[in-house]
Amino acid sequence: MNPREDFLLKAFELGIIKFGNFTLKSGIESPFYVDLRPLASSPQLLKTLSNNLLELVDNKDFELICGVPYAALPMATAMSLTSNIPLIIKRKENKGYGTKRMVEGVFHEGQTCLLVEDVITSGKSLLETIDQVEREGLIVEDLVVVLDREQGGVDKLRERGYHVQTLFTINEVIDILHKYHRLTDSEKVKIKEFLNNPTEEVVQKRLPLEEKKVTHPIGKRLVELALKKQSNLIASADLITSAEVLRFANEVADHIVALKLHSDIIQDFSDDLIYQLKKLAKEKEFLLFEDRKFADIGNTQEMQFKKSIYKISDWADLVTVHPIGGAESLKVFENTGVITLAEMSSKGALTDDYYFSKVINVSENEPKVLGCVAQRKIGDHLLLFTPGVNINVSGDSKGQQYNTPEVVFNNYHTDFMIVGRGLYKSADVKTAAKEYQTLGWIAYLQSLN
Ligand code: 5BU
Repeated sequence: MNPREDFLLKAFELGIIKFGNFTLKSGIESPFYVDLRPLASSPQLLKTLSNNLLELVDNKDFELICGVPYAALPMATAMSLTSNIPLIIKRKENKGYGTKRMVEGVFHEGQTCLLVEDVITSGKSLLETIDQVEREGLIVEDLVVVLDREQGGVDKLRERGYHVQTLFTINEVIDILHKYHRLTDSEKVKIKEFLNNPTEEVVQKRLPLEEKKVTHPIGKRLVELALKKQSNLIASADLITSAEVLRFANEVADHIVALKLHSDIIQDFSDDLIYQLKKLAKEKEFLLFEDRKFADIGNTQEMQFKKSIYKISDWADLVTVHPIGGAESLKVFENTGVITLAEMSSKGALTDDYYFSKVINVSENEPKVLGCVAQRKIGDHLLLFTPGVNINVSGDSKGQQYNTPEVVFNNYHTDFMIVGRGLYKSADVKTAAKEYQTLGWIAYLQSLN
């Protein structure tokens, strides 16, 4: 066994690669999952790895080493300690306050910087990282990467003139694990087949609404309505009197799949308003959606849902919930469809990557949840709802940020867009609703190709 093989088998024992069925963030099913973070749990392996990475570039001088959180951060730190080259850290995200820098550490413009990454796939995210480091005035020419998933990333970076050195390719990893009986023949065949498929294509594609793997009856009903009415528009009736809400509902009714309310802003809220809305919803075929944003323990949420003067449980087909109180707090919503809030549209929202992935995880495992609110792609098992849509303005003075229907359907693969002021502030609400309906549906159809 050579030292590379020895390293790989020990790393495998730490759990850096797992075999089975995994749904990746992009929604595609993969027969393996790679996570190099456990390497930091073995100082010996980390040291070996850092020496191997330094050897890939031992004929070059750099003024800085940059680690990208999280997996590459301990690697870059170890390389910095061995080589005496100072470390800088590229943030995962702007922290939204304080210095607002994307790169932390002591450096100045014009310095050369070696970038360290754990895994390279299509190269897209690595190019974004390089771009952010270069925007700080640093010179990036060389990159070292532990694992190449062989999905075109290395070539893409080389085309742009970067020198990329990788320690292992995924095919090599599979061959070594198979050679030392960590993988059976059939597992190897299955994985190689997966690797030979152009998965990038699959990643980019979105599922048509009718193929979404939604099991909740209200979710199914929503999909059915969307296909029937050729609409993915949810109108947000953020109005403060019953008369205004009813007038608005009547004007948009033909063009929407759901009417969203904030019942606690309606000053004269009454049972009669709900009676009228239910009647209209039945006749014109749309759902009633209460954007309550529950955010408490289950017991309190249950009382807010059933016992408040709004009697939400009596009429809402859909409710929004911040699942901050944990998965069990979602169980109280009976037959109403729950939409969790994974990410908010407003500037500086605290719903970062970490929170987002935790919400998705909770949502995928709780049958009462039929979808999520977010501003990015989610998997095929949940419906995606995206507010912050307006064709005329890019934001308001209170932090709201808008996108066009094209952006939310093409880039985020959203299923339903939520529009408030774009509709109710319009001089001709009915025409505006028709326009949003058409634009949304065209953007959705285009995003299928
Ligand atoms: P607007 O007028 O189109 O900006 O209204 C958007 C509506 O969607 C409004 O009722 C918000 O409360 C709601 N909303 C949002 O804008 N952004 C979010 O992230 C979430 C809800 Br969650």
